[in-house]
Amino acid sequence: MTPGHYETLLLDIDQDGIALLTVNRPDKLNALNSTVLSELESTVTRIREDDDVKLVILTGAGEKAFVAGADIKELNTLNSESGEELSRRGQEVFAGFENLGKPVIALVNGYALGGGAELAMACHMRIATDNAVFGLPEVGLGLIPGYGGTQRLPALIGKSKAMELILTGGQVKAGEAMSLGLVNGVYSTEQALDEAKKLASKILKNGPVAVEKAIEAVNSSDRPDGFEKEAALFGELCDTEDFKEGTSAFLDKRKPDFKGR
Ligand code: CO8
Repeated sequence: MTPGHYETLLLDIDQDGIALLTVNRPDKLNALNSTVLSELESTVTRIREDDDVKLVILTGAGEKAFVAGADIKELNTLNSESGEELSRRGQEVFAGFENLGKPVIALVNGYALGGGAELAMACHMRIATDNAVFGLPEVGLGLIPGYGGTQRLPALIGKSKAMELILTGGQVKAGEAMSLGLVNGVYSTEQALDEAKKLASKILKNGPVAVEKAIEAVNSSDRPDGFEKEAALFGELCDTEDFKEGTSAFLDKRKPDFKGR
């Protein structure tokens, strides 16, 4: 896949198959307008279909913001019908990242507010820069989080603290986000991308099908059929070449050579 031409996104794919996807509206702190949402949706489809892309790092342009939320200018004109429609649409686009079948790491480099925090939470892991700020300020706008925040935040940090953050519209800085379990690591702005890539390369050493199924299983952890799903996926993996290779390599005392099938 050649990097795409987008109005509001930048996409770069390196030789290791790591796609760096950047929301690129720095003058509006990368706020999610309808163009960003559409372009994120089409990029997810492209990345899903491209076997050369193994993992995604999602970030925001500039040093001030990851994504400062949904575009408030666009929100201002919503009514009950268009609001519900937009909420569902955003939920679907974000679920596209969650269910991509390839790991997605959010590199949260500044403000992650409202829809920006929700986008980061839809990713599988989050690396933050030390100036990152998370918050769901929607109640201050007379709204609630509408891109999955009321569902994913309690799953990530527990209902009580999630309730506090959502009801107060309060913000947490990187250090507190780390202690809450909202992010996987905090680094300086200069270091953070390298650290995200280090995390990526640790993941990419493993069997790609196993990684995909592990994501699917963990994504099922808050569903009633989670245990059944785990057993079914485990069984599927036992029929893969990667499983034979991984176990044989251990027994032969050599490194596995996974083929991703
Ligand atoms: N939407 C639109 N424009 C934005 C947004 C935004 N969310 N955030 C920043 N901008 C724009 C500003 O208007 C400004 O533009 P301009 O230069 O043309 O005036 C530019 O970005 C720079 O911003 P500031 O001058 O405000 O920068 P500061 O450093 O002074 O402040 C803040 C940074 C604190 C991040 C501030 O910009 C801010 O509070 N932004 C809004 C944050 C917010 O409330 N986000 C939540 C939005 S609601 C939401 O995300 C709902 C998601 C669910 C939707 C469901 C759909 C139905």
